[in-house]
Amino acid sequence: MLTVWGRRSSFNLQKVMWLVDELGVGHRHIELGGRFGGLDAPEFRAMNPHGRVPVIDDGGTIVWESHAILRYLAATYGRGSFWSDDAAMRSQSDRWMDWAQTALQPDFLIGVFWGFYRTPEPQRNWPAIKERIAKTARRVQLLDRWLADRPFMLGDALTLADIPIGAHLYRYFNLEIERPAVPNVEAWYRRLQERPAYRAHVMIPFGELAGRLDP
Ligand SMILES: N[C@@H](CCC(=O)N[C@@H](CS)C(=O)NCC(=O)O)C(=O)O
Repeated sequence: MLTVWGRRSSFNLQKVMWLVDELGVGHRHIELGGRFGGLDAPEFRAMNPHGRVPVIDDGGTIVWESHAILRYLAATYGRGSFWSDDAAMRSQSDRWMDWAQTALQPDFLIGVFWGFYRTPEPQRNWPAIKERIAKTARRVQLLDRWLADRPFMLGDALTLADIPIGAHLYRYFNLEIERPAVPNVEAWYRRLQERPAYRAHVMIPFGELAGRLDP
C-alpha cells in the first residue's frame, strides 16, 4: 500500500497527489507539516532527514523530493503513459519539470506567492515583488507561445511535463496581480480544470496561507 505524507495546502504535495489520482493508485494520505506538525518526529526524520513534505512509502520504498516522487510513481505505475523507456522521450518531460522547479518556481512561487501573498503587508518588498511579477509574466508568455499548437505540454495527452507547471496555475490565476493576456495558457488551464484529479488536489483554496511566513 502506498502512503503519502503532506498537508493538502502544500504545493509540493499537490503535484504528487494529482499524479497519484491520475494513475489511480490505491493509497493512504496522512496530513503532516504546517499546522499538523510532525516534521521533527524521529520516525518522520528517519524517512526524510530534511523534515519536509511530501514523502511516500510504497511497500517499504521511501522517496522524498516531489519531482523524484513523480518520476518514481510514473516509472512504477505509469509505464506507457506517464513514463517511457526511451531516454530521449523522457528528456522532454524532464526539461519542463526542471524548468518549473528552477525557473518558474523561484520567480512565481517564491518571488510572488511568498513575497506578496504570504508576506504580511508591512513587510512586503514591493520593488522585488514587481520585478518577480514581471519575470513571471515573461515566463508565462513563453508558455503561451509553446502551447499555441498543442493542447498539453507535450501534445495530445497529459504527461509529467504538465504537472509541476500546471500546479502553479491555480495560484497564478487566483492572486490579485497583474497578468498579461495568455489565451493558450488559459485554455490549457481550463483543460486541466476538467480533470477530477486536478480539481481535487490542486484547486485547494489557499486563504489560510495569507500573510503567514510560517509553514
Ligand atoms: N524541494 C522539495 C521541497 C519540500 C518543501 O519545502 N516542502 C514544504 C511544503 S511545500 C514543507 O515541507 N514545509 C514545511 C511544512 O509544511 O511545515 C520538494 O520538492 O519536495
